Amino acid sequence: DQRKFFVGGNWKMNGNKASMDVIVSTLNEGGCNPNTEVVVSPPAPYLDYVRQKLDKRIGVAAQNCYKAEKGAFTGDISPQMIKDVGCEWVILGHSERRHVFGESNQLIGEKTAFALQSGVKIIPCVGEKIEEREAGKTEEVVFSQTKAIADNVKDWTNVVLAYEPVWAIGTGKTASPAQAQEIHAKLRKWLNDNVSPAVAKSVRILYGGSVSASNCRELAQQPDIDGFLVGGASLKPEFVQIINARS
Ligand code: G2H
Repeated sequence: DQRKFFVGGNWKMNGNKASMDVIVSTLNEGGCNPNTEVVVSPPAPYLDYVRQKLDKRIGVAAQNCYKAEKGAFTGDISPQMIKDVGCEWVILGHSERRHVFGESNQLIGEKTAFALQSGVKIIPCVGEKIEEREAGKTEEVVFSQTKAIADNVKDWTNVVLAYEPVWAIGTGKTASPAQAQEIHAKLRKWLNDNVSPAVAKSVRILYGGSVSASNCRELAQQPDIDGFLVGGASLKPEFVQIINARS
């Protein structure tokens, strides 16, 4: 398989040193399939702490960053800071950034360009809201979100795209394997037609939204699902089962 299976754990705004120690030791103890690329994403104050404790084979991602190296941007962090504490990745455009904090496609595009140019790998996220799906606008929404990202990517080797339908996030309502596969295949076709066939073949497209130990195996068998971005379940021991969904 040209696309190594990839599982990201998005811890969102949860945890403390004590709870992160537990997750880190579970991951360090092994039991994770070496054929899966694993990345975890702690809240910003814990990036350094987690990076120092976690096995170097596992990546660490920030959950967001700004589009400048430094300056008067109170409350934000830069890709240079992410790198300075030894982390390799950043999640961009997560639905909570888009819908709780009002981030636009334009801003997410600018962040995409700046993070990549700064040498930080990115996990940009796209996904439609329930009213958009019900209005038949899923493709229009996810393609325009993807375009805003793609227009800012020169080298796709440092990009792992995540499809997270907003109605499936933290709701316990997972997209069915068929629903997820349908959009993943359409996103890959979009990449084929708008970027290049080689990029479409090689870019990993993750599914996110209420992934759990009980639904991950069937999702992982879909041909265009190359891994997961996991929220709630990434804080629990079942995260290891999700990492091993294809074992
Ligand atoms: C979607 C996902 C992780 P959860 O936000 O990015 O969270 O698995 O809790 O739905």
